Amino acid sequence: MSKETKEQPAAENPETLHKLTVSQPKKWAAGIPAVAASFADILEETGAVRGPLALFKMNQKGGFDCSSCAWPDPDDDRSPIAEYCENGAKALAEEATTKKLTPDFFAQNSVADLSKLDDMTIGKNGRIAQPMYLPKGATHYQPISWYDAFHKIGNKLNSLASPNEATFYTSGRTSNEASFVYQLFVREFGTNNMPDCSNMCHESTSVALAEVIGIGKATVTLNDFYDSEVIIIMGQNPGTNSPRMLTALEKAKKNGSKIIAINPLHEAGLMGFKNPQSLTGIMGITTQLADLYLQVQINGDMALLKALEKLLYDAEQQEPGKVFDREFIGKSTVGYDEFIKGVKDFDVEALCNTAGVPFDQVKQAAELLKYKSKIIICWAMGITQQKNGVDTVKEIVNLTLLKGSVGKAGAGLCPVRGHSNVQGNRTMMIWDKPKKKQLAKLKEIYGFTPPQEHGYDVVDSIKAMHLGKLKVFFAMGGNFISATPDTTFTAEAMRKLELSVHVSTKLNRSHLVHGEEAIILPTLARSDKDVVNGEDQFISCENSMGVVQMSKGILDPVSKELLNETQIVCELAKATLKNRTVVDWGRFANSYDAIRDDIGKVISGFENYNQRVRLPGGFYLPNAAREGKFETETFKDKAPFTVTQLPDHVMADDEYMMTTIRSHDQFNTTIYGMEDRYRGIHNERRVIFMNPKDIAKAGFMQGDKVDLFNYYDDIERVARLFIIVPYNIPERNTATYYPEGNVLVPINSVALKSNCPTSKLVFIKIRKHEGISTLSS
Ligand SMILES: Nc1nc2c(c(=O)[nH]1)N[C@H]1C(S)=C(S)[C@@H](COP(=O)(O)OP(=O)(O)OC[C@H]3O[C@@H](n4cnc5c(=O)[nH]c(N)nc54)[C@H](O)[C@@H]3O)O[C@H]1N2
Ligand SMILES: Nc1nc2c(c(=O)[nH]1)N[C@H]1C(S)=C(S)[C@@H](COP(=O)(O)OP(=O)(O)OC[C@H]3O[C@@H](n4cnc5c(=O)[nH]c(N)nc54)[C@H](O)[C@@H]3O)O[C@H]1N2
Ligand SMILES: [Mo]
Repeated sequence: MSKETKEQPAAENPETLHKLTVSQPKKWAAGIPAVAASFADILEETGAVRGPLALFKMNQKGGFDCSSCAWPDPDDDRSPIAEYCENGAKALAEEATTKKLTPDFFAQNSVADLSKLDDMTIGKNGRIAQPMYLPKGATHYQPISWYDAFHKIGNKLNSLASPNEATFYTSGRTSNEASFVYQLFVREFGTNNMPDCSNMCHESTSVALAEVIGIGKATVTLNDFYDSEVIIIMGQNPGTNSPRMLTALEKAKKNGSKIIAINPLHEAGLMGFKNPQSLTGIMGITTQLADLYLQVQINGDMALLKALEKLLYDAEQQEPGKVFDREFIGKSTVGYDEFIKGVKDFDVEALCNTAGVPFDQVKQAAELLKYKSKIIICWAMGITQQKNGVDTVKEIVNLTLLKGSVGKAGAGLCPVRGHSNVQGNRTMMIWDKPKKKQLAKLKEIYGFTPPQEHGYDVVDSIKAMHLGKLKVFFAMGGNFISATPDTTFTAEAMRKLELSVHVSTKLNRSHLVHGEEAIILPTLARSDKDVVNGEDQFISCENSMGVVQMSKGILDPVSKELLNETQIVCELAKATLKNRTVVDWGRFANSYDAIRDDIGKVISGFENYNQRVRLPGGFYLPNAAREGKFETETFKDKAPFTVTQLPDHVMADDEYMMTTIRSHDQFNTTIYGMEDRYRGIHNERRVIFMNPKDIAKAGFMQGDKVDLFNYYDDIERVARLFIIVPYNIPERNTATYYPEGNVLVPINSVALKSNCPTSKLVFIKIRKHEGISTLSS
């Protein structure tokens, strides 16, 4: 086929519908259906021995770390049978599958044809089993040797006018060891272009917390949950995305803690829990979770926090010293007076109105908090993926500072991370904005001069690709085209590349929307046995609470041709840097211990890494904020109060706010199935959740097929063929699933200061679908 007539592979899921059925949303999460669902998946993908064997080792000391989320394991008593959840089991089924993609598969299916499948079907084809190459102008991937693949990539990198014409993405599963050598290679090559999934995830958290408490990480441990008096959970859906958190919440409740949920949707996993690991749960007894459920408007969180602060301030005026922690404020914070000047003038009624929460409910929340100081605030994407995400995180900190709730037992800040090692990646210097001190350390230990200027993050990489400033895109995991915003724009950007390379476990859409040439390098997954020089190896990861622990895969890899990520980096480094390198890559390729020795020298907190990582349960990284010391750059060991502004949304009469959410049957862009059991959505993903009043007002009906539009920057973005589902969601608020909704997220709509796409608030218009819809299966 000539280049001109070659079909362009599709960047989005096909506009076809399944047979949607809708049932009552659930009021509790987990229990027997969850266990049943996870076993069904595991058996189907892996067979009767392989899957259950692996489940048994998941999250056990000496076993492997579940790749599904970053929620920590208990320090002491781990359940001997099941320290995993339904979604961890599904993640395992997905990667431990025995299906694999042979060269025949690629010979029979063109890239364009594969791109016509939906994400779920693409992924379910199986594990990638050998390196694959798509030559310029070709329609099909073909096998390539590892040697040729490394040299092709190395030669292309060396042909660039500047190292800054390449960008090196990381998704959040890569181990500490692989991350460390990866960033070392990229910096010796000469660029800080290291975008990562964090840029679309908790970047707003990292930016805000680093500025105000001196470290961009959580200040709590799991034990703090058990000691807490109140836990606030904002913009997070733990029942689906960190289900093992429910066990901690259940234990906290038993110890008397109260839970306040803040979310536009009534998520099952915030309302109740039947613990599948306990007898009462198996018998079907539900623990009620949220004591108070504040159904905030999308992005109404800032107004709600301010209303709470004002109510608490008024209470403090009535009973001085009883509500605020004056001693803590005096000793550990700055800027209280100026901050309070603003709070005094807040109009609570107006704030409640903006937040969309009735005054009496906000008042109840304030009452719950009034005399308590052991308060934990948890948050995730509902807070960070907003234009004012950085400020909202700072407002969360303001509230905890007033109450003296940071740096003491039973209290603190708890951003709940997503990918299982996303926090470790950043600790290992996967970052487009490395600190001078970190770079100086690399120079001191290795002797080369790392690039000093900041590199491109995710959004800036996409824009630079679109402008033709980037020629090579290299991805250590992930699914860039489906995870990023503004799908049409991003696809145009990726198609302008000269070379796109993916180190991957499974096939995904990013292999299909490619540069002039494309390469896929297959790698081991977390559960795979990693044998180097005849010895079983282990890697290590850092969880959401700063615990570093080992992870050792146990399953035989599906193909003998897989290399681990570290070996891939080391071989690529040798093929690219050749004689000009000053690093002994062979030493790293053959020994994780050697890498850990070097990490111990370069990164603080990792002294005696090799010894401590072998301790059962691993070790905690130092975290001064957890001890109540705030090592902020500007404020001399104190945490500042921050004066923030309310967001100001002006919507046209026919506009709605849209948030994008995960279903219960996916891990990011990996779609396990079409069920969103807790929300009562079955066999469909192309749905839009709407308030029944809005449906009526706009003249729509339940089940109507609609197209969704966004007009940011005067560009029309369209997502076609979605089915209206009436749902308990505030008026003028809507929700669609990620990644189907991503085409509507404008590339220029980002969080201030963190550049995180605003995936949780996009303004849309909704119109009846024009044309005929196709129905599949
Ligand atoms: N099974 C499974 N586990 C996962 C993942 C997965 O896809 N599947 N992904 C992993 C990753 S990378 C991450 S980052 C985490 C994500 O974990 P979450 O952040 O829990 O994931 P989301 O589905 O994006 O949903 C965020 C929640 O925010 C709510 N929300 C939306 N807008 C707003 C708002 O304006 N204000 C408030 N208060 N709430 C809002 C939504 O209703 C939803 O309940 O999970 C990780 N774990
Ligand atoms: N609209 C919208 N967009 C979003 C979000 C949202 O809430 N709404 N959430 C954002 C967030 S929080 C995140 S973190 C990003 C996620 O963005 P990514 O991290 O880029 O996406 P994933 O879907 O997690 O990546 C899945 C792919 O990773 C590969 N993979 C899996 N395991 C391994 C491994 O061990 N090694 C290697 N090398 N590859 C592996 C597989 O090939 C799989 O297809 O998406 C962001 N995009
Ligand atoms: Mo994430």
